[in-house]
Amino acid sequence: MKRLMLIGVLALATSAAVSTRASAWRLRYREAADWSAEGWRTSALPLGNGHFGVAMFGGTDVERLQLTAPSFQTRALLWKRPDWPQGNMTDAADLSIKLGHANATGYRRELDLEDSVAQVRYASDGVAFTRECFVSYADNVCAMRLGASRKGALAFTLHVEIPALDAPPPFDRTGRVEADAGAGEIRLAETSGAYGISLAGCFRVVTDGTVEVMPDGALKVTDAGEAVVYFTLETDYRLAPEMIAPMHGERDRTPFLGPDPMPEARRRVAAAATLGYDTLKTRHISDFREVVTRSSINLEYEGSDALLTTPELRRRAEKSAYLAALYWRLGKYLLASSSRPGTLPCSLQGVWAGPMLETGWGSGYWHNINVQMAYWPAFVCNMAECFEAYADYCEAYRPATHDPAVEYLKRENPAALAEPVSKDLWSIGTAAWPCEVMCTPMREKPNGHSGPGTGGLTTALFVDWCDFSQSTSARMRSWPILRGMADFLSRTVAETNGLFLATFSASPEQYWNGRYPHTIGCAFDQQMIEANNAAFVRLAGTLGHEDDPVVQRCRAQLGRYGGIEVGASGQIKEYREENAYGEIGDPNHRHISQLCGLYPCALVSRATPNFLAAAKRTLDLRGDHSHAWALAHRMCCRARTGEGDRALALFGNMMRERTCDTLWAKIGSFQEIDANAGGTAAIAEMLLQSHETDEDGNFIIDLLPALPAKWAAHGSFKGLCARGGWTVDCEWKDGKPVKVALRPGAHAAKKPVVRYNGKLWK
Ligand code: FUC
Repeated sequence: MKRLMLIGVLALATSAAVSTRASAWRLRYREAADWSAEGWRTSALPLGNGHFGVAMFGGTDVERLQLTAPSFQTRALLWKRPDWPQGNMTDAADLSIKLGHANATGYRRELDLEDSVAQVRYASDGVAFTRECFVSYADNVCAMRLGASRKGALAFTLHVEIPALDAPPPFDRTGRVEADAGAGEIRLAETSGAYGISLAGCFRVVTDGTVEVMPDGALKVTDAGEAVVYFTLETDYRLAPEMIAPMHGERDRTPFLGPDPMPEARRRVAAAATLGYDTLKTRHISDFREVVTRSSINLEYEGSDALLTTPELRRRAEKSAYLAALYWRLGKYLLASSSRPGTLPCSLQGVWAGPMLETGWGSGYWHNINVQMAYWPAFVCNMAECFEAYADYCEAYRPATHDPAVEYLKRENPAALAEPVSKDLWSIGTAAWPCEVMCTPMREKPNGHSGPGTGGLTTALFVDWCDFSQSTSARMRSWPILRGMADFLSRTVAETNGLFLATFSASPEQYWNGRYPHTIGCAFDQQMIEANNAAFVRLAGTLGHEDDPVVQRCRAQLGRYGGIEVGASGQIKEYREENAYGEIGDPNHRHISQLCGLYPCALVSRATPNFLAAAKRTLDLRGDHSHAWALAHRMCCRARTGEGDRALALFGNMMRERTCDTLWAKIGSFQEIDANAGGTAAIAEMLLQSHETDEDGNFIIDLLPALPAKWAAHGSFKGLCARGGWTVDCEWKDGKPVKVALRPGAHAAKKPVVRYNGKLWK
């Protein structure tokens, strides 16, 4: 520890001036994205502001933008069951700009991950053409500037279309696209058959050339040197408890729609055109950078890697520290583009969907790991406000789950209803969408595969929100959430052989002998019940609610959940009935639910060396090849076990086996943003952890707990966050910290406790 230098406890940092210099962190391509059905995820550039998403193809003959608004929902027919009403984010509109540039040379297409600006440039017939596009959260519009090096050389027609107008229910929508010559606008109005949600789109071109409205409703631009296309999408969806129904409830139409969205769409586009491209761009970059450049990771990398195209770079896998640092930024980029205050939360697809009627798993919020994983990087990577969208959504859906949660308890553990339930009581199953939520765990197929622990996996995010921020407002908002979940979870258990075990229990999606094994008290449920209830009791202490009856019930149960047992193979048992590893369940299953107590929770840590050893053994036995998100979870776990090299090897597998050339995770023909977020969280966890506490209950700020040998020579991070309310900078040489700075956040209360290599430094 001698070489560790603490550069004082600095004053709370004011937000630094934001530079608008282009960054080194770019996705790079030398050709346009491909137009196949898969192109939107395998090669297009994703732009988004949480309200809507744009996949930009960068064509030279035709530029194509595929537009998605998460609140414009049709239905999915997952498992082909019409009796399962499920949401579905669909591609809502297609914009094409017919340019007709043949024989393009010197083609470059890039996405700057810190500015969130996409660029295309090439030459055709002796003219240099440029295109730049961003989706601004600050002004809730998209702006694209097209330029030509010779005045008058730019000409195109802009078409807007509603895809799949002939689709059958439940994918059906009605709508029209109209051009308004007077206003120089194209307006799109679309209504989804399933929910009656309306979407409005407004598109306008401002140019130094001429604009005419064509008979087919396109806008034709000629004789231009420059043109800016402004557009936005707006829906009448309003997030509120009245909007969200239990998944098998009666409702069939959304009852809580806002006013016609068209006036607002038009107002925003007019305001954007008045501000002008340069001002919008400056406001956008400064907004986006403020979120994503608060933290940075600098690894020493080979300079040539930074010049490779992204497909070439991906193939360098774990060999390229630049790729790891870029991937880390991409995870932050995708979250900041998909989830901001006032938007819906980040879906499985972020805010992007391709030309398919039904997106992967209906682009839902899947609660047996996926949606939580999407938010794993939010706190450690200093982007806590991205979590607010999920917090708002959770608050809106909770009331719908209250009665189903009581019904669930009546069925599964009626004795637990002897005491009256609190009004806060709620629960969550696996699936959720903007208009519907599966309220409880289920026994019956096809989804009887995850037990009540999913609720604890969800509330772990709120626990982190409180622990990282230490803020009273986060605690006040989290209190009913943790309390209502504690009330539910503490009633899902019955006293059995001295332990309190979940009476219906299922380790997420384990499939064995042709069925999902149902049991009592499997590791996942018990660990998540313990994690929630222990954190709830702790929060009650902070807020002075010790006398609360739910707190007292939880206190009486704590210490008797038995969620971590070591089996004959030295593994953490997934099932109580299991002796040697693999006796029950797929031994290489993608979920590692029995390790959720290691990550994201902290029931297994260096403070429990036997369990930590068993966790490593479990990871060894489960194997290093799986779905992308499953590899990301394994990476997080290897970071927590202090095995940086193993975490990096998993990153290599993820790049080679489960990642597209856009660096998006892939599962079959879907992308899943959760894996990108999980990988980003894991990289941060390799450098900084703060889940353990000392004997006084202070969070321990653990520096470089899982630094891989390949990154050890020299590097630094800045602005990562630790529980307890601290922001941490650290530079290392030869694997050891040489410069460390800690900044207290607004609510950091206690002295920071710092640890490196197992030794505390106070
Ligand atoms: C869980 C996972 C699947 C997929 C789905 C969205 O069910 O087990 O692999 O990620 O969520």
